[in-house]
Amino acid sequence: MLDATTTLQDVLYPLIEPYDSGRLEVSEIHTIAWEKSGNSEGVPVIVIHGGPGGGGQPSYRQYFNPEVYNIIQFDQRGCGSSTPHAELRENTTQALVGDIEALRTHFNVEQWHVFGGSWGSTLSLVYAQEYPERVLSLMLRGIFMCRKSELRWFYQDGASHIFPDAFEPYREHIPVAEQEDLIGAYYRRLTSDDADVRRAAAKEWTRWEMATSRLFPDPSYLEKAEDLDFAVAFARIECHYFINAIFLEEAHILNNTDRIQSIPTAIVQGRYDVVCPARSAWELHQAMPSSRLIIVPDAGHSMGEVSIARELVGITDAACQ
Ligand code: STX
Repeated sequence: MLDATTTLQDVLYPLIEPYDSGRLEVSEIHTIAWEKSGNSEGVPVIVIHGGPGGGGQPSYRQYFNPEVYNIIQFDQRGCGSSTPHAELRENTTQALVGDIEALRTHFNVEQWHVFGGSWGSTLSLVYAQEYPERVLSLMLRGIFMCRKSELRWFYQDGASHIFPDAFEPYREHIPVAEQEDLIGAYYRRLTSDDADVRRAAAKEWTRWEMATSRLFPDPSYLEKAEDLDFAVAFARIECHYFINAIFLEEAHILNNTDRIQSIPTAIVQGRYDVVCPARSAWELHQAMPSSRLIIVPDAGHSMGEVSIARELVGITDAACQ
């Protein structure tokens, strides 16, 4: 039973250590870091983190029964423990999809469950549409399809109406003359030759996203923006993908749902998600009539919110029974 005193740790599995970890060279430039946890003989699941540029976290494996799942985590190009840090060259959606396939063959996995939230849902969907025969199920949260309307909503004019206080420092970091296009203005700073300019922009960009991720903002979440190694990779990689429209045509995901109609798909979506508003989850669900959509009535965007976490554990438990 979920009541006001239920904590995140009450609904998640205990934190475990990986039983194996390593690195995979995926291009002349990039090497990605991976970790495996849980049951080495279990049902494989690949965990796809957000951002892009957010990196994985140990807590992400707590969403899976460790006796049942072989949990595979990795840091996407340029972030987390992958190297080179914050690198934008050879960093595209197509390259990340290729890396996921490279990990699958590296681990001799025939088929796996694919779990991802936010940008992790975007990449999970694009991967599944490219390699549908490899995907046992899609377990998605906080649907983000990175269309112009979604970017405009969060980074320019939309979420600003709900969090005007948090939006002000994000907007005011940019001179008025450039405020018409905040993503473009941040991109110029995040790719500046001056490391101080890059870091200052990364901090404000990251603070905005961290401040708006939960229905009840958590001050400790904001501290992520103070970790400048995290913030620089997160902000630079996000902005690079958004400036390039994630290297896909507008509405690529909705235009290709025919390729994944037969994959069991569960979608967990916070009603008050202002980073990735519920309309995208609704549109995806409508385009995939056999998908299961769970709208969580008392949550925002973050997988760290108790009611979102409870539903996510519910779908991972259900998928392995
Ligand atoms: N970006 C949303 C996203 O994928 C538009 C995201 N937001 N915060 C995160 O991811 C982390 C929790 C990974 C930092």
